[in-house]
Amino acid sequence: IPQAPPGFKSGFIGIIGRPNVGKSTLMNQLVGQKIAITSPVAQTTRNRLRGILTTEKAQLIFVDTPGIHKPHHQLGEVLVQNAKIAIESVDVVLFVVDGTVACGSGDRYIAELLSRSQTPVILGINKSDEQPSDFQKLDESYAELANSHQWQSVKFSAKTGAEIVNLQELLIGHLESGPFYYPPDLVTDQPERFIMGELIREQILLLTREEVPHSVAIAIDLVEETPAITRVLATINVERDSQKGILIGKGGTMLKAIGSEAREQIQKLIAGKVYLELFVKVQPKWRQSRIRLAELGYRV
Ligand code: GDP
Ligand code: K
Ligand code: MG
Repeated sequence: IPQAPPGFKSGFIGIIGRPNVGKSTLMNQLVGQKIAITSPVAQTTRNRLRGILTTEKAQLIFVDTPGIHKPHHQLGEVLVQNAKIAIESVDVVLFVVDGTVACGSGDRYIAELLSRSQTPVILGINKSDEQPSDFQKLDESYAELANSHQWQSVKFSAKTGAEIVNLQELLIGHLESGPFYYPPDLVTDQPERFIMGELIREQILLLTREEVPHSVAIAIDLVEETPAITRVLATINVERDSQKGILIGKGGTMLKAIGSEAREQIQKLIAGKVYLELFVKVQPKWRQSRIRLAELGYRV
């Protein structure tokens, strides 16, 4: 890692907020590459994932977190616990809210958590590309939230990138002088195989229904690079036979669809040709087991 020039700033920024406000979309927009998966499904993000943005004057390390909500099972508790740790271990919290819906009890629960911590907070109001009819009322509800905690606020669109440069400048303003924590050309702390697994999980979230998406864990069994193609073998672990049936689909159509979409995404990630083979395996109750969670790569 090179030595940082004089006056260079760096630091860690925790991206915190309710499920589905656009935290992962925002992180991808901030670092300029798809490293975090996104979907309309709550609890898409399971792990803390770092995204790195290096400019001429600063290095910003974003920590994407699972949305904060009331836990219902072991995995849920691990997720909320991780978000709480993230609040304490960063230099600045970017508290993201959905500007298209009114500030609600979920946002206030998080605001309450944040106000108990010493970490400075910026309120990020996302989805400015949509303008609901009652936008003035919505804006007021968030202005009130920001004022009552004396937080700076900024409005932007993670989807289109509008006002994202503005947000970056604001965040840099909150950082202190510091070193390069990561090489300047790195965009994430996660290995490529982890992101490959996530890209497979993303397609399952987008293509299957009901309880299946929350019951999967992906293991990348093999990544073999040849000059012509990269071969990837992966196992999709589910909890029940019925879920295995849904994932495979009639005549294997569902698994084929998941595989072909995920393959496209992985090709973009590695900028090369990919051959992807998927297997489905039943691992009863993996969500309840901390040992199994750890085996599958989750921080417990
Ligand atoms: P997370 O759960 O907070 O990480 O949210 P995601 O990043 O997974 O996004 C949840 C949903 O909101 C997805 O369907 C995104 O496409 C959508 N979304 C995220 N950012 C924006 C935005 O700026 N504008 C609009 N219109 N939709 C967004
Ligand atoms: K989501
Ligand atoms: Mg997310």
